[in-house]
This record gives sequence, C-alpha cells and structure tokens, in this order.
Amino acid sequence: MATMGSPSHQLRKDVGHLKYTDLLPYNKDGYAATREFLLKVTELLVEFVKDTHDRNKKILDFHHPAEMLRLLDLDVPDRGLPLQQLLDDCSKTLQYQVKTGHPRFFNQLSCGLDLISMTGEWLTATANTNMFTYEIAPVFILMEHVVLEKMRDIIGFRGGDSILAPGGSISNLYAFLAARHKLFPGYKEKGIHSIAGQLVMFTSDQCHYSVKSCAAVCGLGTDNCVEVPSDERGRMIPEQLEKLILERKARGHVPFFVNATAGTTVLGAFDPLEPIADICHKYRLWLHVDAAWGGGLLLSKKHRHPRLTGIERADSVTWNPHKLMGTLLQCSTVHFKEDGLLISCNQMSAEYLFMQDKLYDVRYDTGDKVIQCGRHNDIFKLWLQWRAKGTEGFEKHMDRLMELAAYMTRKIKSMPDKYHLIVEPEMVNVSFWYVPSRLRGMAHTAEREKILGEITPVLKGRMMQAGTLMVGYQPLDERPNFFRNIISSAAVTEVDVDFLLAELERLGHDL
Ligand code: HLD
Repeated sequence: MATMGSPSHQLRKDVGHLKYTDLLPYNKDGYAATREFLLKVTELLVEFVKDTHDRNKKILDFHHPAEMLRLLDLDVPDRGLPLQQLLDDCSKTLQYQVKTGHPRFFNQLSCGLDLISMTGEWLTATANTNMFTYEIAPVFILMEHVVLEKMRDIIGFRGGDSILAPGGSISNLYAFLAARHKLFPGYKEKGIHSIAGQLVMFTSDQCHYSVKSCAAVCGLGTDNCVEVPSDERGRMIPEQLEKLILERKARGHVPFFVNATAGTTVLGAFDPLEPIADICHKYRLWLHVDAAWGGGLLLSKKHRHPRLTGIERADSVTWNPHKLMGTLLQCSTVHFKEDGLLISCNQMSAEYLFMQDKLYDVRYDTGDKVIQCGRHNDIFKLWLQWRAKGTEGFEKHMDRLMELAAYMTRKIKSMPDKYHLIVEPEMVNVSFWYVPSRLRGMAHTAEREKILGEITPVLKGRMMQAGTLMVGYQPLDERPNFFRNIISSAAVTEVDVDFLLAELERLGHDL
C-alpha cells in the first residue's frame, strides 16, 4: 500500500483545502473540484484493488480494538473537515481493512473481489435509488425480472416468483412466511389464533442458524424447530425426518415446513433432496431448500448432480450469488415455485407508494412483495457480472473452485502426519486439523483431538498477527475446534493452496 502523502493520496493544495460546500450541489460552479476529488478517490480504490491481488502484501494489519481506536481518528466532529482530510480518511480505512479479495483469504463463504461486479456496485452507489417502485428504478427493476427468471429456470421452476433479500437469513425467512401464508392464509389478518395447533418445522442439525431463528421470530418457539440428525458427512437422514414428523403428529402438532440444506455452512454437505421431497409430498409439507451456499453449483453440469438433484421439487429455494458466484456483497435471492404468494403474503398497499392508478403497469412495483420498505439495488452488480462471464463463465468458475478443493484435499491426504482431514468434502469446504510436530507420533484418539482443538485457535491467532493467511475455525458437534478452509475466490490458485499448508507449518509446528 502506498504511504500517506503519495501522489495518489494527495489533492492539489488549492483543492485539498476546500470543503464539501465547494463541491456540487452546494457550489453550482464546483464541477471541476468535484471531478478532481472523485477521481482521486477512485485512484485510491484502484490502488486497493492492486494491493489486494499482490501476494507480497499482507491480508490484514491486525490490531486489538483499543489499539485500533488509537490508530484511527473516528471522531465525528462539530465542524466539517477539508477534502484532503476526507481523502486521508478513505486511505486509512482501506489500510486497516481486511483484504477479502486477497488470494490467501480463505475465511468466509464470500471471498474474492470480482472486478466487474465491483464496477456494478460503483454504478449502483452512484445511481443511488430505492428498489421499491418502477417509477424510480425502471432499468434495475426490469433487470431483476430477467435475472431472477433465469435463475428460476436454472433451478427448474417454470414461472414462479423471486425476490432479492438482504442476506440468506432473511431469504429463508421469506420462504417461511410464504409457506405459512400458503397453508394458513388467515394468519395475515387474524394472527396466531387462526391456526389451531402448534406449528412445527424441521431442519437438519447442520443447518444455518437462521432457520431456527425463523421459529423464534415467527411465534413457533425454537423448541418447535426440530433438529433432524445428520450422517457422518453432515447430510440429513431422511428416515429420521419421517420419524420425527410422525412423533410430532402423534402429539397433535402441525408439521408444515421442512428446510433442506444444499451446502451446509461448516462441512459443505448436501441433504438428499429426492427422499426429503418424497416425505414432504407424503405429509403435504412445504419444502424449502437453503442453497445459499451450494446454489452456485446449479451452474455446473459436472457438479450439479447428484448434489442438487431434485431441487426443482422444492416449493422455495434460497440462493446467494455473493457466495460461490463471487458477486459482491450482498446479493441474496429467494425463489418460489408458485407465483403470487409473495405479494399476497406481504402486501400492505401503502397508498403513498403503491398507488394503483399510475402511468405504468403497477405489477412492476415490486416493493409491496416484501416486508421491508426500502430495498437496496443488489441486481446491477450481478447482471453486469453475468453479461461479462456468460453462464459458461460461471460454470468454469464453479468447476475451477471444485478442482482446487480437490487439489487441497489430495495435498492434505498426502501429508497425514501434518494434516488430518475430517471428512471427504462434497464442496469447497475443506475441514482439517493441523498437527504440530509434538503430536505427530501420537495415535488419533479423543485425547489428541482435544489437544488439536486447543491448538487450533492459537494457530489462528498467530495467523492473524502475521497477517499472511486467513482460514476460519470452529467446533462442530463433538469435534473440538478444527479449520474450515473455503475456496470461493477466483484469485486462488494451486500456489496459494501450497502456501496455505506451508504457512500453517511455519506458524504452528512448535505448538
Ligand atoms: O452465514 C454465513 C454467511 C457467510 C457469507 O455470506 O460469507 C456464514 C459464513 O459466511 C461463513 O463464512 O461461515
């Protein structure tokens, strides 16, 4: 990163001293200064893009919060600051920000910095519109229609409806609300007492926590979000699902919703959709597939089956382009087989926004389909990215990520003394323990796992201090802390996987 005071961080003095009031719109003659300021900011951003891809640069410069507060001037002052100070603020912000697009950032399901999508986000910020009416977002609303229809088509839904939501958790909530509305349409007006009996939902013990949150938020209580056991690779066991449905029915409860996960958060496991869909059909339950993580594999002929086979039998599907597809944060979609449910479930007909006697076809005012009012424009960055890559570009990306995950798995297996693979990956999550020198001769017992679980966060701490690598860790069920490595970035190559394994050894061999 260039240091403060480098040319790309320095406005000409006469501009640097100016205040926001010297720019548009406060100063009607301020275009020249406005232009100079914006171009300098853009230069800074482009420099950050360069640094992000530089393997000689660190991913982060870690400081504890108290120290970070000393390093940064976060005060929001009474008197506004000049433009040069604002530019310095931007520079410092990026200096201490984690570079999530760095080729050695393996920490989250959303990694990478897709530059076309980023360009889209820049345009989105500049267009600065709200997505509730066609009136103020005509192009973007039509883009939503086209892209979401394409995604439904890829899922295998003919017709149907979709919406972009702020994150996968809220997407899952939309599915829950639509399911309840479909089965109990009186709930919207009459409330909880219109449903005779205790509603119950089912999901695997590996699901994303947002599914349980639906039960807490929507009046079921988390005790009525039943956790279905999963097998040794993290996949829901359908026989257990049926058993638990029957148990709840025998208690007079009302099972109504099953969530199947396509790509679990930690292990990347795929619940078997066909047998789960059979059970939902048999007991007339709504089937939601949370493919927030695994949805991207729908774009790969090679990897779609058998993982996502049967997804077209679902009633609703969550799919987050900001994960595997690399669209910039955030971009989350939820899709419904049946058209009309979203509007019927969520419509409040606010008269100041959704007038029915407008100039145009008001079905394009999608804002009344959602429980939010304001909605961010998350479509342009996906649309532009899709234009650049084409569907085949996404397919190549998926196949490449899977290839790299397989490469990493092979490497780990080839060094069993140093790395202990936890499960054979179904996706790009590679779960393993790093084994330091002193534990290499020891049999792999519960005692050794306990020690490995203690070592893992210490090694993660060293990683953060070194700033050279970021890999996540967590415990899972009876397994103590282990590393979960995610390969979800177009920046990653075999060289980076080799680096990752060598860096763990460098930082952790003496633990
Ligand atoms: O819920 C999660 C969402 C994301 C993400 O959008 O990157 C969990 C994680 O990432 C994660 O990395 O565990």
